[in-house]
Amino acid sequence: MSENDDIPYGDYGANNIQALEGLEAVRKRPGMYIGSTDAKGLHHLVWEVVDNSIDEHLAGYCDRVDVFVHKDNSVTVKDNGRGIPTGMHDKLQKSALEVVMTVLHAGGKFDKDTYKVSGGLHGVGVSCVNALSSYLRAEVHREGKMFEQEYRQGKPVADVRLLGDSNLRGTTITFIPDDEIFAERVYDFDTLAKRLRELSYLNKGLTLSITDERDTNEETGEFRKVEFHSDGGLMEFVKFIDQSRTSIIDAPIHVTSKEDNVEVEVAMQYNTGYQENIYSYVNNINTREGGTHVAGFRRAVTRLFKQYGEDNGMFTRAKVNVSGEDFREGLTAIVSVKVPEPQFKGQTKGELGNSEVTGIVSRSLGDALKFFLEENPGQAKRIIDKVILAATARNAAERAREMVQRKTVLTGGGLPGKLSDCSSKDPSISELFLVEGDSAGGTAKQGRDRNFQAILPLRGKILNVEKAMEHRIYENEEIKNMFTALGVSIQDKDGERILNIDKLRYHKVVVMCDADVDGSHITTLILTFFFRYMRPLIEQGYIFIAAPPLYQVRKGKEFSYCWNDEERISAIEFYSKGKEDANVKVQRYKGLGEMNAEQLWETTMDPLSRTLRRITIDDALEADRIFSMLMGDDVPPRRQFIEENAKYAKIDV
Ligand code: 0RA
Repeated sequence: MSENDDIPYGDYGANNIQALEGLEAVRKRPGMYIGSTDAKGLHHLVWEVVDNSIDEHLAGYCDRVDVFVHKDNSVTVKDNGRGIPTGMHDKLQKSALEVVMTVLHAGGKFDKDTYKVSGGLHGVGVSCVNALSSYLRAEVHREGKMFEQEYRQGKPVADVRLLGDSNLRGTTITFIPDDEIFAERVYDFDTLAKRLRELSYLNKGLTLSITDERDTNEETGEFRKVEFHSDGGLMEFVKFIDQSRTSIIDAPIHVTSKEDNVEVEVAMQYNTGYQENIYSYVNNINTREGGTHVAGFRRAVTRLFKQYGEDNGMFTRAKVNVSGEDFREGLTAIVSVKVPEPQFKGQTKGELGNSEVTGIVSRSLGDALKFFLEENPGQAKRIIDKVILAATARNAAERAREMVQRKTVLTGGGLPGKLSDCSSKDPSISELFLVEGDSAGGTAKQGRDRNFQAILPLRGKILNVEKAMEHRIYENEEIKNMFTALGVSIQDKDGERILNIDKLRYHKVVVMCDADVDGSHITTLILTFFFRYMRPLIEQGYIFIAAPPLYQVRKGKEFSYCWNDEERISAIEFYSKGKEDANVKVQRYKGLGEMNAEQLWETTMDPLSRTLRRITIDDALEADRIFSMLMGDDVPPRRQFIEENAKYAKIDV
């Protein structure tokens, strides 16, 4: 097949593709290739195909990726890239398309032009998606022609077929996840949309859309659809994350550079809050544990701002000793690097290891900050003033923290008086229920199994942690109680605050609040607190939310509990045997207080019958945004958020 002169194909040839491994291995051990076969793995199939489309964008050939979720949860990913090559592969005597789709690691394009991702789960190839799909169809528009091939469980149904002429370019892949592999086969719109939005910021100029054909708007008859596109890239990403915060600089500081084949892009801004939010990416993949690129970022921030404050005598005048973390209070930043051969380290392979990247990022950002400070003395002063405030507050917090810990020692073991502890001293079976209000606390205390369940009532609304400065957190009675009851402490390690959970007394911490608006507000507050100050507990899966029932449907002595309207309706139907029956009574539980101890035990606390929802941070970024939106000063985005989500009624934090 001859190459079309109009289109720059690079020097790719069908022969570059090498056969490495069969797809049987993928079906036998799917987890090795896509991480897991739960909802996460299911979504990974989409990311694998989208990653290939994005590689086309990175290579300069693609500016649109459209994702469709069909009614049956099959998915189509359509791009306008070069199209998978369709020429004959000499050695294998097959079309390159068939080789790409059926031979593991046959991308063939990863050798030079684009960024390869080793260590992570990305980049395993579209052939993995094919292997794990009961059906897949690839349609390629390339060199003026249109081709297709279909597969079942990764095996071609027939040879590649020429369908006719085409003046388009690109690849369209439709697949049905195999029910022999995936137990969970329902795609989550929010999960897909969130990642596509992120990808639009990370790949400026690329348009990504998602259309959900399962969700039709009743008024317009149209499918639910969102489209993402960013020309400003990370600059806009930072603004998006900080949309409910107030910036203290005019516009985010933004830098892009390239050195030794490593591309660097950083955007950052300071807000009036106190949190440090640094998000980092390597080749579009979130590096949760940071790594050498983040080290380079921190180094530049500390070095340049410290130099500036010292040169202008600002720290001496304020009589404070600043430390690295003071330069990051109220800082929101995104550090994105593109590295040809990334090495990933750490438990979850979420940390970049390439040591050369530290210097590259530090130099690049250093130059940009130097320029910013020289050009913008007014904004520079606002930043340094904030750093000084942070240093002052840190000292106050250190003193307050010492007080909390001293008090712990003084009260001898020092468990809070309000805690009704369990008898077990084995954390792995012990549970702590954080209960809203003293009265519900009393019921829970009566209802619990005291062998392994402890109760800590929390009075009123705990301190709004988004707004409070750190030292005030440690002065708050309810928060102090939580620290001492849990047995965790905060330690200083080289100026970094580390949560010590070695003496954690419970491996299940269950937030139990009323099932009303107030209750959910308090739940969010408590979760915000864990998110900000005890994040390791969430990361290790120790935090849960209790699910008290919403209704009891009763007829005479028989009754059942219902957790939603659907269950209530079918319970009413069941007891009334389909007829009108005045003896069937529905009780709506507005609060935990309306249940007696026995009811609370059997519905909400008994491990045999309760449901607990484990809180995960599958996306720290989204959680953080929701927290600050719900809790921040800025009312309009909060209202808008609540309104937007009312329909889907799912605030997953
Ligand atoms: C192999 C080689 C080339 C591109 C692709 C595969 C490719 C795969 C996918 C999957 C979804 N969309 C895709 N687009 C392209 C390089 C092609 C060339 O050099 O012409």
